[in-house]
Amino acid sequence: MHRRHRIVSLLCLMLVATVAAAELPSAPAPAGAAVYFISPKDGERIRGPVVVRFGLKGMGVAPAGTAKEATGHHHLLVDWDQPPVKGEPIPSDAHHRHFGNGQTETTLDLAPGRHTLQLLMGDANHVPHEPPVLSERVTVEVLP
Ligand SMILES: [Cu+2]
Repeated sequence: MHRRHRIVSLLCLMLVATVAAAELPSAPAPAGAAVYFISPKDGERIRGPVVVRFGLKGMGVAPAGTAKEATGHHHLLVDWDQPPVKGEPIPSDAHHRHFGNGQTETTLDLAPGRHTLQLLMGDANHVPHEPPVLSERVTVEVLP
């Protein structure tokens, strides 16, 4: 067997093994990609609606359904402290907000009290990248 054929066979086997291990293939996260809050800041006390601005570096924003290398769309995790599940689409519920049109900010009406916010990028299929591009979790206090 030629060396090149052997390498191709090995790569195919690795690909099959990777796909079998996850429910969906995860798009690779570009090295150095990071998502973060422009606002609010951790510990901020806010009266009224909470304006959330998403910061992203090392990768780009593309709408859901657009499979383009080194891109994804934002997800906002509200009062959620579980780590992302590898290879599974991010749920869509009150704790997981999708911004599949490529939005980079939103406004939340949160009940008075403490809330946590965290940003998570998802690929064209809403699956977290590998490794996940996940922000710090910030805590805000909404004043009555
Ligand atoms: Cu999504």
